[in-house]
Amino acid sequence: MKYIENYINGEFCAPASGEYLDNIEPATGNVYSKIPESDKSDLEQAVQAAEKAFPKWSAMSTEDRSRLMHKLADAVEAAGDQLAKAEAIDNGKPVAFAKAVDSYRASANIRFFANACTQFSSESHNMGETGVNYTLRDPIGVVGTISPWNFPLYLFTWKVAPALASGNTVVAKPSEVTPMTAYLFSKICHDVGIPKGVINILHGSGPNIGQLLVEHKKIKAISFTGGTATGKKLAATAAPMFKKLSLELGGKNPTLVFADCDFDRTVNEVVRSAFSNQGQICLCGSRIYIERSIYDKFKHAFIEKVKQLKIGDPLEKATQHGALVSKPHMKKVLSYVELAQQEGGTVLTGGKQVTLDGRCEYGFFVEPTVIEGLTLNCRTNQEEIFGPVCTIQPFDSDEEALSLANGTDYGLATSIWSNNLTRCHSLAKQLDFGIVWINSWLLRDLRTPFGGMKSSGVGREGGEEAMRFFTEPKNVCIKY
Ligand code: TXE
Repeated sequence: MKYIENYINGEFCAPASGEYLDNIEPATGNVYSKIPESDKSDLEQAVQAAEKAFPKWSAMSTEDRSRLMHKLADAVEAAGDQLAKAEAIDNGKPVAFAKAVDSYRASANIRFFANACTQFSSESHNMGETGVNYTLRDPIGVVGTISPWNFPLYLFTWKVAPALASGNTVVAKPSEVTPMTAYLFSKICHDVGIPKGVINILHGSGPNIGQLLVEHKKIKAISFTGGTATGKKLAATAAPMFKKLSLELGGKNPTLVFADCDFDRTVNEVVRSAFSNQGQICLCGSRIYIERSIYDKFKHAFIEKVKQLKIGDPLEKATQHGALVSKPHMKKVLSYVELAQQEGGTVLTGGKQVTLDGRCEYGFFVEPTVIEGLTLNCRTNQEEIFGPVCTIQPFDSDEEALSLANGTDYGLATSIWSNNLTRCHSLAKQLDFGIVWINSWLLRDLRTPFGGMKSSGVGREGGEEAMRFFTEPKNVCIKY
């Protein structure tokens, strides 16, 4: 049995409590490692280490900091195969997907912010003959990051990299559901010589160590990705303490397919947008609206493609659809399929747990599921399922498509499939989402603002937005 360790002040350590949680492999249902259940005293040590490391790390020239972060990116890239396999075991996602998406993005995130810190600048405001203002953007101090299980290392580094690049020291908490790659990452940080205390990684459950991290008064900012309900709790704790808070929460994303789309390409991409990572991406398009004139044709082509997705052992290269992350999550997803039927929906394909032969016999596999016949206001179309379940529905006009798309509490991402550019731009302007993809999905440029509106979150990540989040602006005003 492998025991994962915390990483505090450059050292690997057991939790002070001596308590561990089980870490389960979703494809088999077996406990395969143990996770520290960290507590207050681990946190205190981590915060002290981060505080001690802050003056030197924040004073380091951006060139030196950038060089060290490039070294870290290189090492993460070199470990790409090992990290992808670890992610596939820990999360249940197909290993080929983990290599192309998770591993790739983990090193890309670090490299991106290693470059960003050398380009980051601040404003000056000229007052003519009276004087001038300039803005200093200094690192905040010790910051906290809390990341989820769907892209464990990808989203972990998406937060940690800008925090470090802008000169902060970090206490990071990965999801207790998928802790392995953050642990491997701590070893890489150690090997490449990230100074001790600059990054500290604490493992453990959200309501315990996660909550303590948010409550700690020396942690000045929290960057969080996770469920909307958890985000609410975090905000309730952090707001009275006036902490900086970035919340990237759930989504219930609409996909708008128009009759003039590039049909074959759209079918393929809509399948990808609904079912990548077993539908466990906050950006997945789970409400698919199709213009009525092509509804039947699209529906049949779409279902054909969905049925072809190869469900299998995440460790097999040919697998396209792996296991869901945990048994409780699988149960939640299946309960929504049941609910959809109670609400009047018809399951066109999928809807059931899959039992595989061999080592994956007890894994948490669910068929890619397509449901028809529901209206906007039912729970299935309003609540985030976060699994391989989507609904399809026809629409008759651009206005109707728009009102269906905007008709939930969420506002993270949407995609429009049409060759009518005027329509695309007009809809993009009116859609209440942080991200609008046109004839594409999950096409990412790391410089762009990333995040959602409404119940999908507060603040934006990525590029300049992240560098600004992790720094405190100070206006200096000079009178001539
Ligand atoms: O997420 P949680 P869960 C959605 C998705 C999913 C639901 C619940 O709908 O079904 O959220 O998933 C930590 N104080 N998303 O329960 O609990 C936790 O340890 C501080 C969307 O796994 O929000 C983990 O590190 N931290 C999402 C992180 O928060 C707390 C990705 C996220 O876990 C805490 C994942 C607390 N009180 C789930 N409670 C996305 N937006 O991509 C938990 N945590």
